[in-house]
Formats: sequence, C-alpha cells, structure tokens
Amino acid sequence: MTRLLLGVTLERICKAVLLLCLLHFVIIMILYFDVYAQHLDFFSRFNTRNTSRLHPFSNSSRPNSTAPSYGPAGAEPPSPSTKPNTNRSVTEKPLQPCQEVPSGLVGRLLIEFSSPMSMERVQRENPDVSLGGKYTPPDCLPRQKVAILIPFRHREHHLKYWLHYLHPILRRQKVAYGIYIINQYGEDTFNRAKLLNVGFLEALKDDEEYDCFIFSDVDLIPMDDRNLYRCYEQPRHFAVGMDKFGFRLPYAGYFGGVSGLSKSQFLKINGFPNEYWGWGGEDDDIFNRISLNGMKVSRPDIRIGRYRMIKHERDKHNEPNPQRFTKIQNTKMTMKRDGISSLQYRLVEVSRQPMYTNITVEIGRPPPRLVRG
Ligand code: UD2
Ligand code: MN
Repeated sequence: MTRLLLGVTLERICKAVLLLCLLHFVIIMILYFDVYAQHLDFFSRFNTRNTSRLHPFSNSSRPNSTAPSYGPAGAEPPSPSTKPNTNRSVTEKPLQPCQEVPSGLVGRLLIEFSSPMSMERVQRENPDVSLGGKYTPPDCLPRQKVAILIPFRHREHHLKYWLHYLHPILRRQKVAYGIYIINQYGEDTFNRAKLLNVGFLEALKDDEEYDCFIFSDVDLIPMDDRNLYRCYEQPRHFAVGMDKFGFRLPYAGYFGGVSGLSKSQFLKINGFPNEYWGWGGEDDDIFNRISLNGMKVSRPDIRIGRYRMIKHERDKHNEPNPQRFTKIQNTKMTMKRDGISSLQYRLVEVSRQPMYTNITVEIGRPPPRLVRG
C-alpha cells in the first residue's frame, strides 16, 4: 500500500516537472521571438521598449493636426521621444526619416495643356490627398512641412492643370504639404506680393508647424520632379528656365515665378512688400530684400529648373505698375516699414476644397495717385 502511494506521488512529481519544463520552453520561445521577430503582431504586443515616434497618420488616412515638427532642410529630425504619438498602433513599425533625395522620382516630365482637365479628374487621380489639399507621406517621416501659396484671381482653368501636375510630383518628392489658394476679393488692382504675405500668416494660422513656404504662380508647372519643392540653407528660386524665356534665366537677379523661403528667412526680410499694385517689380524687391539681409539666392541646375507656363493674356486690373522702376531702387528704405509687420487685410472666407484650401481676402486698393497741376 505504501509502495503504491509512493508510486502515485512519484508519478505526480514527474508530471509536474514535465509541465514546468514545457512552460519553461514556451517562455524561452516567446523571449526568443520577441527579439528576432518584433515585427510579428503577437510579439510586438509585449514590446514596451520601443518608444520611437510613429507616423501621424498611422491609424488613418486622414490628416492629423498633431503632425510632428520639422527641422530645416538637411537637419536631423527631432529626437524620436520628443512627441510620442498617442494614436500609434501597436502593430506598426516606427518610420524612418524620408530620404533626402527620394528614390521614386522620375526626372523629366511631359507637360502639356491641350487635353481637357476637370477638377473631378484631379480628385479621382489623387485619392490620398486630404481635404484642404493636404498630404503627408505614409511611409516615412517628412523632414519639412511645406505650405504652397498661390496668388490667385479668376484663373480656375490654370488651377486645374496646376493641381493635376503638382499633386503627384509633390507626393513623389516626399514632403508634408498643404496647398493654399490666396484669392483676391473684388476687382481692384491685383497685388501678388501682398496676397503672398496673407498666405504666410493664414497658412500658419491653419497649422503652426509649417516651416517652409513656397510661392508659386498658378500657371507654372515644373518639367522635372528633381526640382525639389522644399526649403534650403538660402532662399530658393525654383523657376530658373522658363519656356517663355527660352529656358534661360532672363537676368541674374530674377526671382519671379516660383520661389521658396523658410519661416525664418521670410521673417528676416520682413516678408514681401505690400505696396506693389499691378504687374511687375515685386519679385525684384524681394530679391533686393534677400541680398540686403546678407542672404544669397540658391537655384537648381538649369537643366532641372525648367518650367512650362500656360499661355495667357495679361489679366484685367493687373496692368504694369508704372512706379515699379522707382520703387525697386528704394527697397533698403522701405523694407523695414513695409512688409509682414505692416500687413493689413480682411479675411472674407476660408473654404476647404478636396484638392486645396481657398482663402479669399480683401486687401484694399492702391493709394490715390497725386495729380499735378
Ligand atoms: C511674371 C512672373 C511672376 C510675377 C509677375 C509680375 C513669370 C513666369 N512670372 O508673371 O512671378 O513676378 O511677372 O507681377 O515670369 N494672377 C491671378 N489673377 C490675375 C493676375 C495674376 O491669379 O488676375 C496670379 C497668377 O498666379 C499668375 C501670377 O499672379 O500666375 C502672376 O501674374 P501673370 O501670370 O499675369 O504675370 P506673368 O506671367 O508676367
Ligand atoms: Mn503668368
């Protein structure tokens, strides 16, 4: 009887030891896979060590207003633990900073304006652009957040082509961006530079994390996606060679068409002038501001900075400004009092369209000209 009892006890002990061994084996296996297979859903659930920031859109395809902040071009992104993302999914891998030169670029592009274009087509072809014309790469952490500002009035036809070509290009360039159309209200004289000043402030109101501002005419399309729409160490002039100028820079100090300044570069020059009404001169004034503040314009290679402009007549209420030649002689005196610091306007409407944000603004009219006699 005692032997029988002893046998049963021994058998139980053996079973318990076997069970313990099995449990030990399972734990060892879990730890093993935790190290070597963190990407597996099951195991990453146990992984609390990895605090790397994930992409702001990691849980949805909609934009997230708590997007990360971005350093200047070429700067390292902020340390991963600076802004933990509360939306992060436990199943996703931390994102790497986007490549300096994205690998998906295609180079030279065929740009034409003869086939008809519609906003429906633009929308259909760009389903990953969010309301208001915003986009963030889903597969890497963009290094800059770029606001693209377009001075505008009655150019709907051009805008469709601009959006049709630019959204895919910008997507390949791997930046976080938002498109802002700064639409002048009423029929008074057009003022391109003042509209762009409004765009700067309004874009920052929309998202204070913009650190780069690109100012583009609505009728200019880059012919090469290696012309990267972002900010550089020095203020950038992108539109180096235009078809209308025989793909050559018309003069050394030319700064028209498409340009880009970081937030600090823009503030350093007190923004753009508000007092150039009508066509011409404002781009030269901006160039003067940059030089007078000790900066130097940077440009892409002439073979890359090529553009096509949609052919057009001069618009009504944008006649050449006869004062432009005198005004550009006086930038040194005027730039401190006339600029972003003195900007006044009345916001009429902000509306978020699927492919862009429209900002309609009343900016006043030119002061009455003194009549002699
Ligand atoms: C040149 C420059 C431009 C600017 C301008 C002088 C080029 C390619 N561009 O443009 O950057 O320096 O001279 O002011 O050389 N706009 C409207 N509605 C209007 C008037 C103008 O939307 O009624 C906007 C639109 O974005 C247009 C831009 O202002 O592209 C410049 O006006 P433009 O195209 O009539 O002048 P353009 O081509 O001579
Ligand atoms: Mn034009």
